[in-house]
Amino acid sequence: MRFSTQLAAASRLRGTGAVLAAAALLATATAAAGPVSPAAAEPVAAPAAPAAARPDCSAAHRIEQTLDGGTTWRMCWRYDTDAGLVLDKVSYQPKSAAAPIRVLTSAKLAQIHVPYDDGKNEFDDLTGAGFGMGLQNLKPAECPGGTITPVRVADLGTVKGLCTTTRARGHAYRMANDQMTKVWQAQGKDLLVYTVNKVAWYEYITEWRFSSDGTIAANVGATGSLSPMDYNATDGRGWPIGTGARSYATSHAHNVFWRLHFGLDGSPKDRVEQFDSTVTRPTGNGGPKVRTVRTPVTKELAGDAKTMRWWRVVSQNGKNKDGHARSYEIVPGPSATHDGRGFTRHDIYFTQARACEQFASNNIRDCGRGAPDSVDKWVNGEPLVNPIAWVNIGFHHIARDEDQQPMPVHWQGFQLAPRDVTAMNPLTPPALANENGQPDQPR
Ligand SMILES: [Cu+2]
Repeated sequence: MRFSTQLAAASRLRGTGAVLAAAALLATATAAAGPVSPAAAEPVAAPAAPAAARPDCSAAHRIEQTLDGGTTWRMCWRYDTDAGLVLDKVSYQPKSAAAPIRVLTSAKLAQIHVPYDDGKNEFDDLTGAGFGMGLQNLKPAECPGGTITPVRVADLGTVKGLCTTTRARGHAYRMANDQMTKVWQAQGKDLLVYTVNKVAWYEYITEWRFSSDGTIAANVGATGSLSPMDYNATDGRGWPIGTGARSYATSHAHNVFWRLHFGLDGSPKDRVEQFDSTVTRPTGNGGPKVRTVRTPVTKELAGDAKTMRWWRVVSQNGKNKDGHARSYEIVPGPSATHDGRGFTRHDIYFTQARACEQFASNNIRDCGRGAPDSVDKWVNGEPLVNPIAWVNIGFHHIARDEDQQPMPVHWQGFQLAPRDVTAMNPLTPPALANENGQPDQPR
């Protein structure tokens, strides 16, 4: 029911272009939009190769980049007409590793939910407003030093839409020796993979960033223009952005969801853990104490962010050379949690993987008659054996004069930080390679 209401709202507000996009979207909603290979003439049933020899994906869909310190990232990309850019089989190989270490089975956006503060308009930009069909052509200037790859989009055609490039990130580390006679330092570099999708007047940059130290960052940047239809906020729910006290742009939220299917060391059957630390005031002559508790998340969870609370996904079968289980920590960026809908209310969800559960809200995949269509309702006590992590990062956008024109990019996102994936800093210079564990005490 909500779906049709929102489509009506989309068409009313976003003009005929949106109607067409929405119609095209409906038409393709049930046809699974699999990888669209540029080599479409390839026979469908290629001779089966042994699993070990089979490449992860065709060369046109492969991304491989070696960065500073000898770290190599590998992945496959594809394009989904609803979710946009999808990255599969993401692996990380620091110089010290003999083989690539699988991190993610699949990662993508799972919704951009945009409710306006006056309650009159509410959009699901991915599955209700044509995000995927709004893929933009990129000029070389907006992919500096990189490669722009053509993307075949079903019912749209080929768009020069995928940028892969590298970018300096500054210090990877710095350390002076005890005698202050030597400084070890390194300058890091990131692999960037991004697309731009236009939804009505907004343009969203979907950016993935892979660092030489094993960190992944996912961010969405919103730019373009404020909606010219939403200047009716004389009810105190907006901000005047033209001369004087006219032209009140209506405040709204961008609740961005990502869907992460981990696959640490090649297995999707990862464990999830929640950590909480509580601080107590000092007693007597002692200092304040902190107690940290680790709670295994064995059942589906709707998690709420809290100070000193964090989650990690742990490999069931992979250990680093120190004998510690490999894991990735989910590190959220700043977020304004929107209390308005069940699915926006929580900051992270862990659900047992189900193929039909693809979008955090307004899920247009077929989960059966009467099945709920949002992530909050999929959390119903199932044991968590093959977890999907849904990350929700909200931004409450109260417009400002600077938003015209064009609107400066505002970013929201999170990082995935390696924890014990390698036994040491993957960028450790050879001279320090023996400094693992408690150092010798000064005499
Ligand atoms: Cu906005």
